[in-house]
Amino acid sequence: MREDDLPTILGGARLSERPLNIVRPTFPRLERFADRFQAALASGVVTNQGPYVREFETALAHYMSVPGVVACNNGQSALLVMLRAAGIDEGEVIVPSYTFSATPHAVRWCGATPVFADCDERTFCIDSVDVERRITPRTRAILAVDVYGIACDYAALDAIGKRHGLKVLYDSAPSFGTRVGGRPVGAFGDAQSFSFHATKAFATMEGGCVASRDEGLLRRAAELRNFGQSRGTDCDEPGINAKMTEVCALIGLEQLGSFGAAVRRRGEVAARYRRGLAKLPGIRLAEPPSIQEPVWLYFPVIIAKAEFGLDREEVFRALAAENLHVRKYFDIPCHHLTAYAGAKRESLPRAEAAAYHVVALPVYNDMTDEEADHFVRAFERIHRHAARVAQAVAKMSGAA
Ligand code: T4K
Repeated sequence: MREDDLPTILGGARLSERPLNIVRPTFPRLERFADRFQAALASGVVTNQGPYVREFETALAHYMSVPGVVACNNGQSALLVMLRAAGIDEGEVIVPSYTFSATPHAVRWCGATPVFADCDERTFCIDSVDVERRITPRTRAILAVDVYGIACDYAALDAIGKRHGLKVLYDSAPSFGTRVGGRPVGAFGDAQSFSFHATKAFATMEGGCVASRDEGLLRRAAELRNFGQSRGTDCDEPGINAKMTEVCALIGLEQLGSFGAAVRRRGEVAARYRRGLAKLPGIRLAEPPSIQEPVWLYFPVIIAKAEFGLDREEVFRALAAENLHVRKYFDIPCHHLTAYAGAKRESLPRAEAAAYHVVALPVYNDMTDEEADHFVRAFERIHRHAARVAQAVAKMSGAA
């Protein structure tokens, strides 16, 4: 056996000298926007829909082929603004359990009750059949999520919304840049909200937006973002401060220029992971429909211990020893969060299988082939030595 085949946890050399974290954000160099930033500082106008935010909104609307967007200070405020702009302030909203906690929290903050649905095994996104089963006379909306940047089944969900007279909203925090049927996401359903957080493929540090084809909804969202002020200081309804700053808009404008190349690179990395990992026993990968080109926020891998030889925790520890830092996104399905204790007795087997067995691999805008191959090689070698790796992890846990 070759020495370099031995996993680090068993004494082999590390695959990666420097740590490869779950996220490696890419930002434009300061020189590229320093003059405009300086102009904003000198003018004193740094927020409240300044000129750069307005320019950024126009560029985003063009990118997503929608009549307008409402830029916000983060993805969560964009989600809240979208829900309220769609009239959600009571009743039930059907959401996936397999998502970041931000999704059901936003529903709760709007005064409605999240009702959790199971996910689809191939895409990890909400299962439209289960959604329809959960509709009651109290249901107001479906709030689906584009998990990992894979778009949910917009056609099926839009059809359900029409059949039952429900709003169909998309928490597309992870999926800015994904294309469905050749169209960039943004114009689907009644509205979509996005996150431009530092961890996202398209990052403005903090940031987000609401996109929609419905100009009335967008007008209402713009007011809600600014405390609800509609005519001068009068307010039709209570809003929040969800305004984006000028510096975030400037970064966003720069990011748009290089984003096409970033999305392509992410697709290549995902394809490389798939080629390398699909052949390993006990490994299940996401299968987005062929009409999609996902932005691949992360690359999810579901591990079945019986065939792979190691469980998620053992894989996580063995990869960390190689300097490869994966994440257990989302390691508690939302219906098991303490905040939603009432929903715990629900059985959502596919969401639970995903949440308790997934590791998310990093996908960077500038990831090299070599970096992606480190993850593939690590999976190969820990699988080959699975029994001893499991013993080593058990020993470490005992010692801790
Ligand atoms: N809806 C959905 C479906 C979402 O997933 C999210 C957010 C939202 C709504 C709300 O959008 P935002 O309001 O956040 O815009 C992260 C992100 O904070 C969050 O944006 C994201 N989803 C969630 C899934 O993940 P954490 O708690 O995992 O972040 P943290 O601090 O552990 O960082 C992750 C990695 O990123 C670390 O390795 C460090 C690195 N990192 C982090 C930051 C903050 C950087 O390299 N630079 C940074 O500035 O939540």
